Amino acid sequence: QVPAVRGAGVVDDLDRGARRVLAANWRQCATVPAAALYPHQWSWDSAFIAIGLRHLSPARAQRELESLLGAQWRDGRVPHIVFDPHVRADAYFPGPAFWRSGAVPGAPGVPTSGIVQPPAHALAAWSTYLTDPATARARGFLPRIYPRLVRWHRYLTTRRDLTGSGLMSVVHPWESGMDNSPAWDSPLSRVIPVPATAFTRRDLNHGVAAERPTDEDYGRYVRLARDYRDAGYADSLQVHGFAVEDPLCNALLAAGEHALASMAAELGRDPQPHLAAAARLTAALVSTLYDPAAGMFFPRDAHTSHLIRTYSVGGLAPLVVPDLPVAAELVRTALSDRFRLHEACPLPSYDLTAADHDPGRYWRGPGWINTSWLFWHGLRLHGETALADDLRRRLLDRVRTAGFREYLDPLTGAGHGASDFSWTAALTLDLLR
Ligand code: 9YW
Repeated sequence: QVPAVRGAGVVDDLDRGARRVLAANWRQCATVPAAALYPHQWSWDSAFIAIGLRHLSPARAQRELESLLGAQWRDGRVPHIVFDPHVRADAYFPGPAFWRSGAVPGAPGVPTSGIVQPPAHALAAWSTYLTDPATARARGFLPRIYPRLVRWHRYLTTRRDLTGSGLMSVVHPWESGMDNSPAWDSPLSRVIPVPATAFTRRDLNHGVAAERPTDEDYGRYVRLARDYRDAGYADSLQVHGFAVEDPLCNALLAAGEHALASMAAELGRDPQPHLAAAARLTAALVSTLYDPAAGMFFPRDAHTSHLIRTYSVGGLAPLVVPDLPVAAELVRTALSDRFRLHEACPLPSYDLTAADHDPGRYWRGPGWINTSWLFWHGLRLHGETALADDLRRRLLDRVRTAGFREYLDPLTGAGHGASDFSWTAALTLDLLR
């Protein structure tokens, strides 16, 4: 077997390649996920990008997060897209004319979307700070970012707690970061799609239709976003035709509260409220979304209160939560035939044994570097060093062969989607450290 990282030469090539991608995708104050397909700033992309950028330029990593949090709404929400006003209006759908953030009181001056994405930001901000505290202090990074992160989490834990369970709901598949995951098929089936003639997709100009969500998916995405917009972005089960308590988002919230506790302590404030919030979120995650018989976290449909028993990589994400009481069980599930942690790489986005597993279609099977990075981070957190090192080695091997692709076939390693994808490059840089 060929070792993944054979020598300095190979590491240097990967390192140089990743830096080149991040340089090419940098705009004024943020990094676009992919130059043609995603030409604006995306929320959780920026979190992962900062985690890599901090090794290149700590100041730039800080700016990446500051520019995103700079577009925060008055109610605390951090939009999933911050639009670059210099980019052609028809470069991406749905664009500013669809979301109409300018008409919402409390939205920022720059146009944004009105939905959110998984809250990986506190984790990213604390990692960024730790890489170079001196630069961060000189720039006033923590005093600037911490209060915004606190308001962001408060929005999610209050306005987005739609059931009173103590967990946040995502109210659009795009909010989960895993747009067309099979986990959303059942709650989405209740949503009546707007006809495909009512909108023009732009993603198909840059991606292969067979690898992207279908027109019917898009019709439902448009319906949900339009209803939310037309309700003035108010949050309630009456407004949201789709509402799901998602393990990935809630796990990132819990892990993020631990990061906020560290930031608070560094700023001379009381970390206790954040630790208490982390403990509450962790307890709610385990009691509401964990199925002991399956050894897995499942999303819960907020409208029906039923667990959605599909095995998606989001259900493994709670491994990022410090002190998770069921870490060993989750690792066992990752090693099972459904995810084959020992060989499949990146970690499949969806159950390898499911009849509808599709290794090439977006979040319905392919492996993604960001979710694999989260699992790797969780393995290290829970002392699974050998598994973590092995996953790291194989991830680097895959990227070396396929390039900085958006997603990969988890069994063959074939690259799919956009090339020169920012978070793949950024997280590669982090894995190389
Ligand atoms: C879309 C930017 C985003 C990611 C999401 C991914 C995709 C946007 O791209 O969503 O148009 O489908 O699903 O996780 O943040 O990279």
